[in-house]
Amino acid sequence: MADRSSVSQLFAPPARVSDGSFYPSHGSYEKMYAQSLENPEAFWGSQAEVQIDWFHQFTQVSDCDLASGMVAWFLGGKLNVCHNCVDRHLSIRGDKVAILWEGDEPGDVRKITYRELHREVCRLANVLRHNGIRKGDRVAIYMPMIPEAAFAMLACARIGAVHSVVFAGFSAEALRDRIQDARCKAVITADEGRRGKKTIPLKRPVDEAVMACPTVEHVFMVRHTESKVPFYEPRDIDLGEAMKNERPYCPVEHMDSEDTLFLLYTSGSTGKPKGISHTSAGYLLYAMLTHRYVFDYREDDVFACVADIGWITGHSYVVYGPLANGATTVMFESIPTYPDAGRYWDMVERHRITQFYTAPTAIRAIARLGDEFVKRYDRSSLRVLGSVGEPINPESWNWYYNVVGEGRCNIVDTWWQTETGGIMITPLPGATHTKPGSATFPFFGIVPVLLDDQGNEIEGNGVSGLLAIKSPWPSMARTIQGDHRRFAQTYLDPFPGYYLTGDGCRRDEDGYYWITGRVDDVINVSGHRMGTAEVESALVSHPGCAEAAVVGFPHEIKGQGIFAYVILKEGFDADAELIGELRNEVRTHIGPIAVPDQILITPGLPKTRSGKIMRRILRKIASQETGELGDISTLADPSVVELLIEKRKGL
Ligand code: 6R9
Repeated sequence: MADRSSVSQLFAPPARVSDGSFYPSHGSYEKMYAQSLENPEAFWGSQAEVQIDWFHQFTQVSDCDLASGMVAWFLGGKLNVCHNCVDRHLSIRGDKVAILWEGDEPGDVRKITYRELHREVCRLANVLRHNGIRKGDRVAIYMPMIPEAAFAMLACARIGAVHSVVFAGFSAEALRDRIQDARCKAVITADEGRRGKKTIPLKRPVDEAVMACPTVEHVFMVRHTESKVPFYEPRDIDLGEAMKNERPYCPVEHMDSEDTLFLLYTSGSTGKPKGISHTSAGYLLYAMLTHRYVFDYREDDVFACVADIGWITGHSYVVYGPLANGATTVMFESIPTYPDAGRYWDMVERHRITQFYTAPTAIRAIARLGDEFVKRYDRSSLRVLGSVGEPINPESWNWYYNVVGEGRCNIVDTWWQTETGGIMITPLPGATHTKPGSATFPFFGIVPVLLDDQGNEIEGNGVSGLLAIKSPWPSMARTIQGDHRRFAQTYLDPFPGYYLTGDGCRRDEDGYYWITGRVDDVINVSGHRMGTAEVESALVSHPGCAEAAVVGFPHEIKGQGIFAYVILKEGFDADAELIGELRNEVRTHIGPIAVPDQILITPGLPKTRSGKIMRRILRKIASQETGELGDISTLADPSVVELLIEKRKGL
């Protein structure tokens, strides 16, 4: 990748932000960062004491050894995450809006105060308890972006059940696999979701999935669109009706710091998604602190993260971080282009939103539709604009900064992962001079390093390598559901003593970090992680598909698109119908987000003599960068490359 840093501008924190923020200079960030590294035990220990409401104080700050896969924080402590996000606010901000929900139609708004949130969560928790859900049980949540989704997550946390939120865009099959893997005892869902006037079936795919999930005893369903859907009693329970019968108080379970709070499935470089496991105290503390510092959160703010709760961003910055800080958090059901490309800024004006957090893919999608959709609305309430999910290209950064933020707002380009639990590399409003496209510097307590292929640290500035994290932090994933060995093999064993991120990175001459993208077989489609192996195995389940190879290629809106090379079996023709069937195969196995943008039917693939597909070459052909294919002499049949280049031109 070209070195964008050398041509980039440096932006000082806008005065409006630097005036009142917590760390008004880069010097104070550096001082606090240095303290956090000098004595991590003291730093994290004192933060945990102050920020978390403990039922029983922890006795040891941490017990970690990355090399052996041992990570534990705040040992001996007892707490409840739901109590920290809800109950503890009642006496001081009971009437403050906790969740500000904006539905699919502009202005369809629900405001839920902390007191109301407490009651709803308690009722829902009681429904779960009275239907046999206990501490440690797993509960799948397959919901649209409605307040009940947050109630469900918090209710699980309240009674010590482990939630596994599955993005409502995943297919019945993908849901089934995740329910089976976690052995969920119940599913919480809705009749349907709504996005941009389209309805998204939810109960039907749940029914289909649960047929093959003997562990599921109940399906709790919220009536959202009120459309008629199949309902099988006594398995199915109308959640709204059941909640009416429950008292609005439910005691909280005292959880150990290291009890699992949730599982969240994400794609890796093999076919099977990984159930990333996060625990209670460390995750909560880190989500809280990052929400506060990275977004310069203040008591009267209206914080809007428009990510779906099916992703980690929704967990940490729609639900847990903001609520633990007693914030008003916006929950958005619709899409950025409905009814038109001004929807975000319309919301900003109506709700006086102060922080706005979205993904580059959404920024690109609306920026191309014109500035007038932005300028129509009053954005003077905004202070901080956040970006997450993929590298933000400098053009989009500048548009976000100049057009949306009118040069008044800090842009925070936040790098992190499902596995890290919270933001790891990011500017701090008021403190950090930013460069468009760089996530800048590490958060407190985080030690990023660049490694070469042998695992040696690459020192100094103006260097590139594999991004790894050198010391443990409170919200790092603890394991992969049911497969601790895979956890160790993926993240910790490759270079003992480091957590390996899977991203490539450059540290420029000034020490700024620039994430350059995945170095493994994971594609980042619209900020969503997709394993190439998952898409390949969906394609080969079509009876006509003999072999498939999937790679990413640059895509104007999505960041990366999905490009599939397919070899057909004898007797199948490469016509439009078959291409449609192949796409459909992916839609049913995984979901619409994984459907390839391009499918190229080919009689062969470039392979080494030992039979390994040369993905490097396939990526170049898909990206039409065939001027620099590199060495192809090791290929079993180099002529296939010419053929693919020709076919690619014809697509
Ligand atoms: C939070 C989230 C993680 C992967 C990560 C990286 C990419 C996320 C980024 C970014 C460049 C940023 N990524 N934020 N790349 N700049 N600011 O997205 O988690 O879904 O697990 O994806 O996303 O490649 O490794 P997750």
